[in-house]
Amino acid sequence: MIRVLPSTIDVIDSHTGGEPTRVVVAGGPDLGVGSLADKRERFREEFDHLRSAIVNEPRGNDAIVGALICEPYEPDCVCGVIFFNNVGCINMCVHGTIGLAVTLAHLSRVEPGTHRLDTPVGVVEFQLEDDHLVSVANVPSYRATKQMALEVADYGTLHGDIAWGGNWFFLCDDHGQRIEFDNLPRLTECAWRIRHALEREGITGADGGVIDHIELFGPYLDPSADSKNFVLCPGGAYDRSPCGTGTSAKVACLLADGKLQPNEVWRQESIVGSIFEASGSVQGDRILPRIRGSAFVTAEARLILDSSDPFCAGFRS
Ligand code: PYC
Repeated sequence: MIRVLPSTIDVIDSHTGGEPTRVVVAGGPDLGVGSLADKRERFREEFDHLRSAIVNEPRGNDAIVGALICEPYEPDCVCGVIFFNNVGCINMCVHGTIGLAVTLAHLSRVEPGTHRLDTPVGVVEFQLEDDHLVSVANVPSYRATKQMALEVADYGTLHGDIAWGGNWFFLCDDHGQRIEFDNLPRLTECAWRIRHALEREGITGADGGVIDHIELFGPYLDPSADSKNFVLCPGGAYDRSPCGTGTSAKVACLLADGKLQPNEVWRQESIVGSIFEASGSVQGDRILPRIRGSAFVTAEARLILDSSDPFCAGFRS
């Protein structure tokens, strides 16, 4: 069933290391009862046009990640959240969690300290250190496959790890591209080719999930960093932040290879030069990642959804 769109939606926009988050604070849909995974399914099936109206043009753009605040299902959580982007819902989003934490602080809904957050892939914790600085104890992460060889059209045989950090990632070092801001078109093209090669070969994450994030690494520019990355998101936009779920996947690979020690800090630089500090502790065959970054509120706004507007439900260019 497709539901009628509300006439207004109140949002608060922020950015985390340059990557935007749009938190829906009022006017969002009633998704009924159940786990956050159940609510996400309902949002996906019945409110996809609302998702598009919130993040896509003409009110948004391809880079925005939406965050719908919901009633939590798990106990002692400050709230639940469903993250979504220009093409659908995503499992987990760390930059979005940092943006949400700073937004909740802006609304005086949370104080500095540690808070639990219910998500479709499990409970995560965030620690609000001050008005802007947040660290996130992300979902347990792991490497599923080490250095898989992949035939990529026009790029030859590339190699990459497949790892889970709250989303599925293909992490590649031998792509041969410059990881620099003025090289975005080439990076985007190369990452899309990798994504298509994975699809063509039927390669998925260990649970059958789509590997919908591609992460390319290269030398850092910021001398305080350990590495620089470019991350292609599912809808073709690149992540302006270092991508917290991608950095969790990276830390899982580094720990598995013995290149990073438990609790040692890894500083991941993004394509726009922002940095996340990351570390991981080991729990059985999983690592527990912690990602630290800062976010800033950029707008409080009321979106108007006029049903006579031919582009009311948004569009993608
Ligand atoms: O920070 O986890 C993240 C993320 C996922 C997609 C965009 N950002």
